[in-house]
Amino acid sequence: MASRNKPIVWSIAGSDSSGGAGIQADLFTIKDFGVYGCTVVTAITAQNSFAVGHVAVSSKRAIAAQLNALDSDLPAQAIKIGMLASAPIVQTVAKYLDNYPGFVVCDPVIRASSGDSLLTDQAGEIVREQLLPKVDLLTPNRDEAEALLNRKIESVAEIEQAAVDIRDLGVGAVLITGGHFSVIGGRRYDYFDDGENAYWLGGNSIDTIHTHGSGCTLSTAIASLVARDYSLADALVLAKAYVTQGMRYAYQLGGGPGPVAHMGWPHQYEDLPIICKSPQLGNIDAFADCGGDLGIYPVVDSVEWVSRLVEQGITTLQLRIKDAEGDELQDLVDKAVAICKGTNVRLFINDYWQEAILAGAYGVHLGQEDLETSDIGKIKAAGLRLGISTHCHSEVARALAVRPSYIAIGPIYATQSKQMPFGPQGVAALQRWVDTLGEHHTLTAIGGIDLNNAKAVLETGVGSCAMISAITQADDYAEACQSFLRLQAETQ
Ligand code: TZP
Ligand code: MG
Repeated sequence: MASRNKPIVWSIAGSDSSGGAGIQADLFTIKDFGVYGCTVVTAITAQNSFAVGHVAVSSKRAIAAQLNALDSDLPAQAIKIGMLASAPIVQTVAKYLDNYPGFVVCDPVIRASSGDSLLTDQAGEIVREQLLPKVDLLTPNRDEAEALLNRKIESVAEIEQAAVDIRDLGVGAVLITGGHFSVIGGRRYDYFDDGENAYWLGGNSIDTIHTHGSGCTLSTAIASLVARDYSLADALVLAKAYVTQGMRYAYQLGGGPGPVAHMGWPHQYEDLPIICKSPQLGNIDAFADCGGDLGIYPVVDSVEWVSRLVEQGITTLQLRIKDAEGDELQDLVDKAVAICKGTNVRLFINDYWQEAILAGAYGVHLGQEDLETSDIGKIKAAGLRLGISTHCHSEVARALAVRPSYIAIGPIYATQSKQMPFGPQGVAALQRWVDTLGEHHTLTAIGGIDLNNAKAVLETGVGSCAMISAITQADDYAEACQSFLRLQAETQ
C-alpha cells in the first residue's frame, strides 16, 4: 500500500540522456531502496555510451525554482548532489543547504566516465569554498580526489592521507571509492574516514567495463538508506553491495560501455563487502569450523552452570564471566574447560581470549568492541574457534573480514540480559541473514529467545539459537533444556 510516510530523497544532478548515470540512475536507485525521489535537474546532457555531446545548463532561476517548489511541499530526508555544472548553480545549491537540516551526500562529479568535463574550473573553486563545508559525506573516485587535492594518489598510505586532507576541506566524512585503484586479493577497496572512524570497505572485484553511473548509484544508494534511518556505516555497506551487484549484472546496451544494473535490494553473499583496518588484512585464513550446526547454545556466567548444562546433554556453551580477574579468572576458565574435556561439548569463552588459549578451550566469543583489542591471529594460531557477535550490516561486514568459525545475529527479540543500542531485528530479518549467509557461515541467533519463539527461530534454518535468561532464569532449567533440545530435534 502507498504510504504517506515514505522517506523522500532529492537528487540534485544532471539528466543523462543515455539513462545510465545522473538523474536517471538516481531514480532507479531510489526506487530499489523503497524511498521516493524528487529531482532538481542541473543540466540536460545529450550523451550516449561513447561521449557527452551537448550540455544545456539550467539557469540559476530554474534551480532556485525547483528547490523552492520541493522545499515547501516535499521536504527531503536526505539529499544527493551530483553534477552541478556551473558556478551560479553551485552557489544556489550551497545557499539552500545553509538551512537544510538533513543528510547531504555529494558525489563531486567533475568529469563523465567517458572523460568529458562536467564542471567549469570556476565552479570548482566555489564548490570548495561554499559547498563542501555543508556536505556530510563526499564520495570522490580517484580522479576526483586527485583533482580536489591537486596531486596524484596511488598507495594505501596516500589514500589514507588524501582522506584526511579532503576532510580538511570541511566535509563531515569522505569515502574515496576504489574503482580506479588496484585490485588487492580479488577485492576493490573504498576508504572511509569521518575523523572518528576510518576503515576500508572491500567488495569483490567485478571484471567489467560496464560501470557507467556507478558513482551516481553509490551516492544515491547511501542517501536513500540514510533517509530510511540506516546508520551511515550500514548505508555504506549496503550501498557498496548494491553497486557490486549492479556491476555483476551490467551489460552492454549501446556501442560503448554499458550502465551498472539496478537489481533491487542486495541479498547475495558474493556482493557483501568486508570492513577492515587495512586492505592487507582482507585476505587472512579462515578460523577452524565448528563441525556443523551449533544447536541449542546457552550462555552462562559460572562454572556451576557449565557443569549442570553438560549433564543435560547441551553440546554448545558459552562462559561469560563477570567480575573476576587474574588467577581467579584463569582458575574458573580452567575448571570449565576441564568439565568439557573428553565430551562432545564445544565451550566458548567470552572475551578472555588469553585465558581461553592457556586453558586450551574449544573457542572464544568476541563482541565487536573486543575485535579491536584482541589478538585474532594468536587465537587462530592456537587452534581455537572464534565466534563474533553482530547486530547490523556493518557489524556483519566486520565479522566477515575475520572469517570466524560462526557469526551470532541478534537481538532477534527484545532482551533484558544485555544493554545495547540496537532494537530487535525480528525473525524476518533473521531469515534474510540465513538466506544470505547460511550457506557460507555457521550462524547462531540470540536475544530474547525462549520456548515460545524458539520454533520460529529454528524454522529459519539458522541451525542454532543462543539464550541466557530462558535457561538461567527458568523455574526448572532441566525441563527448559530438554524442551529446547526437543524443539531443535523436531525442526531439523
Ligand atoms: N547479544 C545479543 S542479545 C544478548 C546478547 C549477549 C543477550 C541474550 O540474552 P537473553 O536472555 O537470551 O535475551
Ligand atoms: Mg565482549
